[in-house]
Amino acid sequence: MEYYEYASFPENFLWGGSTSAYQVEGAYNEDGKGLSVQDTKEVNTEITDFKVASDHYHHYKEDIALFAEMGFKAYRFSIAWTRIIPNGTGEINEKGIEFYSNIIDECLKYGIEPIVTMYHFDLPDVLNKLGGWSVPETSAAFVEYGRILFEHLGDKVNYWLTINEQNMMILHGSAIGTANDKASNVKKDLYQQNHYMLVAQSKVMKMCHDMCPHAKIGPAPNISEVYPETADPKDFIAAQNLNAIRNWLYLDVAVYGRYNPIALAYLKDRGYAPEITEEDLEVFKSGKPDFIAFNYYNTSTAAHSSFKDKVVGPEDGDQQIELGEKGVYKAVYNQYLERTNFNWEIDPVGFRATLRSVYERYGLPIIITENGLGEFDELTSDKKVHDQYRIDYLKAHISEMKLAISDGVDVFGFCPWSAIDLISTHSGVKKRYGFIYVDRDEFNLKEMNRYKKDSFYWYKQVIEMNGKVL
Ligand code: BGP
Repeated sequence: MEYYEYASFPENFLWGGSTSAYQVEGAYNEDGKGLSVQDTKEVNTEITDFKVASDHYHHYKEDIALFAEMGFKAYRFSIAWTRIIPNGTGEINEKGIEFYSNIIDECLKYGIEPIVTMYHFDLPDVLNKLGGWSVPETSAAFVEYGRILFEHLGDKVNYWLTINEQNMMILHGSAIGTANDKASNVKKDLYQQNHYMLVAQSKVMKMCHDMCPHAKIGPAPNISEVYPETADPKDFIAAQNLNAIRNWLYLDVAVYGRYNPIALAYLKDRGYAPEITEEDLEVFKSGKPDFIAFNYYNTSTAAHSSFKDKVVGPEDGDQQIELGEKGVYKAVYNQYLERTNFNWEIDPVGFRATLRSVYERYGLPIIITENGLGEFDELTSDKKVHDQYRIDYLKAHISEMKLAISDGVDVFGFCPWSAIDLISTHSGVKKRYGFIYVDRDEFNLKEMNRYKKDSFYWYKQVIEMNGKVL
């Protein structure tokens, strides 16, 4: 839609940036931290593991000072469960509490709002060995972990995020390292994990409201609107299928307290449906989010699929789009979209579409907790990084977010990925996202000096002008 007059970003819009603990902190076994599944998972030997990362654990003051210089109004980071409770349950590690308390104080010193993710892919390894999310004990352990966070840090935090990209942990669990590949029926097991996470999430949201009435809390899935490949009505049904299974399944439980009917029909038919008790349904009703946070990188495109299909993904076998499923949808590349050097589709207009869909469907305020471009950056001999491609990417996405605001969508913050360079989940150091360059290579840690990229100066201006000039 075009308008005669366009809206501006609201006053107090939370411009910021994002990181996650295991990708940025390093110090994987320091000061009493226990191991998480990210510390113990096997990594491809051509890329670095997460043990040192960007060494934010030792550089956090310098890093947050740089965020403040950029003008950040918010910093979205995650807490490593294993720093707080090294074994997942039981003893609390005071040093871990102290570390996050310091991070929060450092943010508050500069007027930066801390936006805290409770769990970002790094399940305590001890809990994983005891069955991970496949057993209800982990769900209970997460609730107890939440209680400890609210008790020790709750007075200083106004925005909590429960679980990062729960939907990606279910749909791509093996790649992320959170699937139980030994289960007799891996997919059924994943949807049982999903259910336990949803129950834990609702309990934690209720607890947050009870213990920290000043705070707001919400989920943080990865959401992407799904397009039908053509106007063939069968492709439209395929797009609805993927929307239900990829996106709405997760948010419908959080917001409406019930499973999405299309997703549930699919789960039952395939024998993947979790056990859902009456008590669980009560829990879902009692703990609701105040807002929706979501990560957006791109949209998905789906075509009709029948049980007879042999291939349901792209012929080149590339897996940078959804995986496809016989009788549900075929995953296809969108011919209208360009791709990054890592083969991720780029779709700023789809960002507007996704914001509209989420807001129309749930009517809750939205904050974007990830969006950004992973690229091969080059540090020049005079210590500059000319990342105009990142500026172009973010400019296009912010422009579309502004249009979504004109469409009536209530967006209250934008925290792109990533505030500073960190280790990519799948591609090591070489795939960089930050506004700040961290000088290390895949295996040579160097001095870890920080350098401001061109995008740093550009984003600083965007924030200064509250998005009026991009
Ligand atoms: C999201 C995760 C982040 C981050 C990002 C980029 O799914 O929440 O942790 O990794 O994707 O992905 P990648 O690092 O694979 O490029």
